Amino acid sequence: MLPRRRPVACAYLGSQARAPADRRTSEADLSRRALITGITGQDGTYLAEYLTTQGYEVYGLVRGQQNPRVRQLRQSLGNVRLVRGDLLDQGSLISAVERVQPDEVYNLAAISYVPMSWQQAELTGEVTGLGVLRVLEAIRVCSGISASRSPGRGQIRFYQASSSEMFGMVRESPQTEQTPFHPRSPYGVAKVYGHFLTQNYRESYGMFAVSGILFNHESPRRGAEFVTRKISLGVAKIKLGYERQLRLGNLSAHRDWGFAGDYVTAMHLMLGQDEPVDYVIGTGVTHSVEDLLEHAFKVADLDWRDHVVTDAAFIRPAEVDKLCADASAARERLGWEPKMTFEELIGMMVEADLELLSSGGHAEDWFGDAW
Ligand code: GDR
Repeated sequence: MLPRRRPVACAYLGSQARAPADRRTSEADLSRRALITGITGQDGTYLAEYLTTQGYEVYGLVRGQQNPRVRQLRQSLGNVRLVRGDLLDQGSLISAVERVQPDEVYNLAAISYVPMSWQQAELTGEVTGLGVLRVLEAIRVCSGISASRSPGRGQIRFYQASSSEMFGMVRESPQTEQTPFHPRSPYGVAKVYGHFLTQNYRESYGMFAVSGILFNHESPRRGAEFVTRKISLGVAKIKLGYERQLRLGNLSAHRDWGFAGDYVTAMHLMLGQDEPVDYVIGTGVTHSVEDLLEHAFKVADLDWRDHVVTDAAFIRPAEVDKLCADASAARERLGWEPKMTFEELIGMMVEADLELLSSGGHAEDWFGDAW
């Protein structure tokens, strides 16, 4: 391992900033460091907040100089240090890992909106799939690991954000860590690549690299294009008289929806285990989009049948019909359980959007897709 560097005082570790290369000596210097890719997304912000409460120094990887979300991030998470890097650029990732010298790396960055993956299939493969390879390679190179040299103690631990979309056309229900994959979108295929690559680096190089297979997880910070937030915003707009209709795609799809704030704690627990193991994370309760509509509109004393229109433009070329997690392994071995129910989650999202729009805010005031 390279000697630890003391963090520089400014919040941004730009490409010109050189941190002093002396060892960390004070108590504060010895706190654990996490590097998060996808820091500006829903999960990145919740994870950053959670790790900060656990005493971590948190670093977030951000792409480009003009990333508009950086300003929002600075306002809401001022203690997160930012470092430049791009999942498309191997050298930038090596530099970032070298500068930060993290104890843990969480790879949350992806093109994560499934319909986009048909429109930009190649870019999805590059970011969501090959991006995982580049982060793993950066860790491997910076740690001096090779086919003949295994990592020693104190190795960097790696978390990969795998997805229930990998199960796709499900072979069994509910889905466990052993359920075979049958992805239904270029996004799901890219996630399967990242999942197996993470497993391969663990088996090839002895790296502590794990994947969390997370089912849908939502919050008031969810991007407005995902169905839960599209509905909570739609309800708020209709209730406040800004709109009369909400246009959606397939209402019979079923998902296992949980609260993102609960799920980031599972990521941290996975990296704290003695052995690197992959886990399914979900609630074990599944609902249809129609159930979601029923509940969300009821929160605002509305009937969804008066307002929802189905629109072929939102139907996907291939659909994942029904997902439901069996997270018993995570419950038994990690002691992880979701705290928020589906009803509480949807109620919270609708209330948050009513408040946001009543006070003149915009959906974009929080964060969306991030890579
Ligand atoms: P998903 O989430 O594709 O499951 O992936 P999304 O919220 O986009 O869709 C859920 C289901 O709702 C149906 N649907 C619609 N979806 C959207 N976005 N917009 C609509 O108008 C609409 N109408 C119906 C969809 O067809 C689908 O069946 C999410 C993402 O966060 C992934 O990145 C992540 O990996 C998985 O969850 C777990």
